[in-house]
Amino acid sequence: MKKRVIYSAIQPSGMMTLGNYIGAVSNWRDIQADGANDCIFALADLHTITVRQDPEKLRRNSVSFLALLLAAGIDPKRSVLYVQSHVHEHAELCWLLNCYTYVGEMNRMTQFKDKSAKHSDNINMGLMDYPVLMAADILLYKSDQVPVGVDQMQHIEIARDIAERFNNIYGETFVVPEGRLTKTGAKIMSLQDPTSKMSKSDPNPNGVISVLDSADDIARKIKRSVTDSGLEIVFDPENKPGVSNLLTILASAEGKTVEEEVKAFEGKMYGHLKVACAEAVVEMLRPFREKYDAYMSDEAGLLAVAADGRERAQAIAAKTLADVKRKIGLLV
Ligand code: ATP
Ligand code: LTN
Repeated sequence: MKKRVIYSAIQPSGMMTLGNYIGAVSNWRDIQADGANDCIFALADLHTITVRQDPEKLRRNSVSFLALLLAAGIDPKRSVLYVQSHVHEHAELCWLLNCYTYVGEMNRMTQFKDKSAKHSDNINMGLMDYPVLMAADILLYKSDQVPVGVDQMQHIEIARDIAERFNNIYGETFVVPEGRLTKTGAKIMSLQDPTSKMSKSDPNPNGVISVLDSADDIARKIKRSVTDSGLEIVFDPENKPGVSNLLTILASAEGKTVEEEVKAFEGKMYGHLKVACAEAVVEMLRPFREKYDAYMSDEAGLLAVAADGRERAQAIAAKTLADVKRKIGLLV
């Protein structure tokens, strides 16, 4: 039986947050454990440069994110793990797909609008083209499913539209991918502003937990997190965004449902929830630091993992690209 192709990527920028881990990376690891899947994971460094980066920092962050993914349990023997910019087929397919994507579609993308507002001094073409490069990433590998957080679902919709459009013109070429969300925690919110996403580029460090934070830092940030008026612990993201976020984090960390957590906290106070949440997150992230340090002490080993991933990824990507070029009528 043909295995399902699972594809996803993360940008090597800033730090890996609790949101990245719960919403995406821990899900990748669980999907990898299921033998029925062929998993491919990338560092989306070409996406990262849509916002200006310091070259030395970007290089260090790329190495660091390889170590973070390994520490999170991504196993290069079971999954392909590679760096997007190592496989030139991504940029090339992106160009081809650009010719099947409308400017109007890109103008409507909420992430583009948000990032344009945030980086108004640098609204570059790459920022606008970001979703097309992401479509190229996904479509090159004939991916069936793309595990991401909720914030990326609009980009997956566009990848589906582009795939369908191309298939309609040239015949069956691309697999039309599906987004795949984790059951709990597809959108973890900032601890300081629970109406906005916990984001690696958040300027307020107290709103964000890094997977490498110390136990003390994690406990402090959760204890100081913004909660809501009232006393009752209920799941109501609209009216009680702070408490609902803590319930979501706790449920994800303990592998339970939000309903189970709500039941367990009946009649208890916000303080109890914060203590339990802090303990559960510390427990979940405990092994991270040690494993990360071990991988980071062997940079050559990390680069060897990326080199092996590059070869395996490119073997697949090159075939798809040649097929696309042929269909379009380019000489191959
Ligand atoms: P930024 O906010 O700076 O653009 P980011 O924190 O969203 O960055 P990405 O590299 O863009 O990080 O995202 C990697 C993966 O993590 C994506 O699948 C994204 O949907 C997921 N993700 C990011 N933040 C969260 C969050 N707060 N909750 C759940 N999933 C998240
Ligand atoms: N844009 C994504 C990262 C990303 C991605 C992808 C995710 C780049 N290419 C392909 C899934 C599939 C983000 O998380 N910001």
